[in-house]
Amino acid sequence: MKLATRINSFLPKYENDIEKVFEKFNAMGLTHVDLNYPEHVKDYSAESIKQTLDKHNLKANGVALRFRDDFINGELGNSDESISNKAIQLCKEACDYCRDIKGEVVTIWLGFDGFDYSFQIDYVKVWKQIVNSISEIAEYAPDLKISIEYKPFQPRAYAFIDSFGVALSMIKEIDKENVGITLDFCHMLMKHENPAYGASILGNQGKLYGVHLNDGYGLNDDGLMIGTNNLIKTIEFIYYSKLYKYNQAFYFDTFPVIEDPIEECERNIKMIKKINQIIDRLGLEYFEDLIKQNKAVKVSDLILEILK
Ligand SMILES: [Mn+2]
Repeated sequence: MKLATRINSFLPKYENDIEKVFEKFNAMGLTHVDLNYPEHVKDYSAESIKQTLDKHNLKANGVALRFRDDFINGELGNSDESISNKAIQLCKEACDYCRDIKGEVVTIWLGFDGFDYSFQIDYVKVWKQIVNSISEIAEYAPDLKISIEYKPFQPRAYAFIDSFGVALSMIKEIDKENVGITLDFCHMLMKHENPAYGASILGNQGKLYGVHLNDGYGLNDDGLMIGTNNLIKTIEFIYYSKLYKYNQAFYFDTFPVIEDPIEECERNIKMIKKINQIIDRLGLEYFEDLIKQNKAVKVSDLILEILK
């Protein structure tokens, strides 16, 4: 399994020294790194990051766009053309950086494309603008996976790409070989979606480009340790990732604040390995057979089997 975690919780613990963080990642058993662009790398050339990754036996999974400052009223869908063009430019730079560090996935989360009020935005115009922008980025970097990560709300009251259905509909309209979706477990809970549903549909279509694991209670992006609240949902989510041979990193998108980030990450690693073992112990055929039966009571049997 390719494993990565959120860097932000580690940086303050290591005087914001990214090399020390990488060293610890490797020691803990992580294999991959996802870097926020430009946030994490503004002081480092791609070459130096690649060298530091190599030195600590890590690989880049990819980069994730982080839009700040200028973009608070929208990124690719901003009504000010100079700002939306700047957002496209930033995505293209992120692609170049990703390629240079030998990453494979550029994750685009449009945190500010959305609205807070009725009559605030022109939905059709924004929709078309985002579709055209992502198409342009995908054509710019045909060798990379361009992945849309969606979230229902926060920081905007309503995000533009807010759900599995909207994200799926949008990638269908974009219709590019290299455009897919990143599923974030907590984001899906916030929308009352079942994460495995998305992983199944996207996995089947070869469009599952990213898996962000965490846990929560649905009302917020809680970023809790994986498997601590919705264990069976997490097992089902990972089952479909395995079934469809998801081949990018599993990224722990968790936010330890009170907890020590190292202890917290160690638990995430142990948990995903245990879940992986359980799925292997029962076998993919066991699950296929269970689903074929379409019997609710058999789900209770499965949980008892897991608790054995
Ligand atoms: Mn995420």
